[in-house]
Amino acid sequence: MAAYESLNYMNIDSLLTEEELLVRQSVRNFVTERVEPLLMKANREEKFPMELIPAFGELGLLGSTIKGYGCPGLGHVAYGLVMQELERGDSGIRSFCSVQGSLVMYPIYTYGSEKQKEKYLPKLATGQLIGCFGLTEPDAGSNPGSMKTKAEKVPGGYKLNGNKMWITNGCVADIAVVWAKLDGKVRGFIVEKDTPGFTTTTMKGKFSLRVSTTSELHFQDCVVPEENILPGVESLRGPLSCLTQARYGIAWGVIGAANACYHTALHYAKARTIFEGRPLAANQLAQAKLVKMVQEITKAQLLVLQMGRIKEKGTLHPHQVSLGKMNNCRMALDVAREARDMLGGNGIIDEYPVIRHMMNLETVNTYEGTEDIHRLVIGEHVTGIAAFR
Ligand code: TGC
Ligand code: FAD
Repeated sequence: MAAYESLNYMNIDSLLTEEELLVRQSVRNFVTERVEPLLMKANREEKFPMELIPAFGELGLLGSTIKGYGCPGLGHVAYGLVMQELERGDSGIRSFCSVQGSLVMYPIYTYGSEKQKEKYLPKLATGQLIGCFGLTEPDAGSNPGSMKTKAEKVPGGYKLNGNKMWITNGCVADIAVVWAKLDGKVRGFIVEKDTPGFTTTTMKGKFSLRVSTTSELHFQDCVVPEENILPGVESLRGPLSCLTQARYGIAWGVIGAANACYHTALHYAKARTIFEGRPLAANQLAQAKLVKMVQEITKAQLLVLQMGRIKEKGTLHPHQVSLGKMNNCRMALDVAREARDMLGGNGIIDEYPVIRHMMNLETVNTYEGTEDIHRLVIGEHVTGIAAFR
């Protein structure tokens, strides 16, 4: 297979700065040299390659846009390119870095006390500490406002009771950022792994995102100290604002998965001979499939670049992020399914990355707000009428 190149059909690379291109190249090399060789085994064994974590820290992939506390303070386009390159490897690898940066470090940085920031952020940036984000519950997925997990004020702290489900990195995390209702208001709590009353279980049997650890979190009379509540937010806006950061990264990331599938399908179609020794790529139907991929990936690239530039100016709104997340996840899933088809029988074995990406993208289209939820967010924005309920 030819060395990986990302699609640059509209010369979008010319809109990137030297620094952004350098960041992209360094993460691309890392994924080719260090990540890709581990993926087949990790995916078969349903196991995250923990040995990569120190390198994530050294390369500045954890909390990349945060300024200070040992973080590199990258621009938002550079960060998007990081996510894209990681997800070219595997959505589970990108997920690890998204959760750590957008869902654990971002809330501590944005809503935490100075003491919390100093205690946790530098170690989360190096990967010495791993974090997870507990919002979803068995009966509260798309509608986290209906969460049942409760916090109660007790002398010296807060007592948590409830269960969280589908939590990326839950079982391997040193700290969990957990959202619970205190006196009817959603509050964030930092729960350290050995806190009495806090237990986790691994969710097994996933056909998707197998390279990522997914867990349940259980809180039974779990008392967290007073200083572990996030003081800066008292509403569902707290967790939802974290989701906006993560969804931005996903909108970029999935282009990497789509690119990997397109690249594989293109080179496969040129090498594979079909009827009377003609390459598959010489067939008009095959070309139509490849052209559709080029068309959709290119549009997605333009969408995220504009999202990134307006995020850098501070004017990117959550409903715009919903459009990017919804469009690009669907695009990537469609590209992956078409690429899988073009590989014929070879499309279903893990010698090629396509089936792994295709299965992963089913999760990515669902988590961080399902495609329907983003459609409803945009619907509410354009009509002024909320149609969730
Ligand atoms: P609603 O009344 O609309 O809003 C409540 C408060 O939140 C504010 N807000 C947002 N702020 C920032 N970003 C957003 N995207 C926001 N959406 C709403 C809003 O302004 C309000 O603020 P305030 O100050 O007035 O209190 O809330 P709602 O209960 O009607 O819910 C709206 C809805 C359905 C869109 C929301 O619940 C939603 O987004 N649901 C989807 C849930 C979801 O995405 N869960 C993801 C869980 S985490 C995950 O999947 C991690 S995967 C990790 C990996 O990468 O591996
Ligand atoms: P449901 O909300 O039950 O949705 C089922 C179906 O109903 C979907 O098709 C949905 O679009 C549709 N639907 C829902 N509401 C409406 C409506 N109003 N109108 C029309 N249709 C609707 N969560 C975390 O908190 N932290 C994590 O780290 C995390 N990691 C995850 C990792 C994986 C691998 C997965 C699969 C999920 C993860 N999640 C995490 C949870 C994820 O965010 C939820 O699965 C997602 O938000 C959907 O919730 P649900 O699964 O309960 O589906």
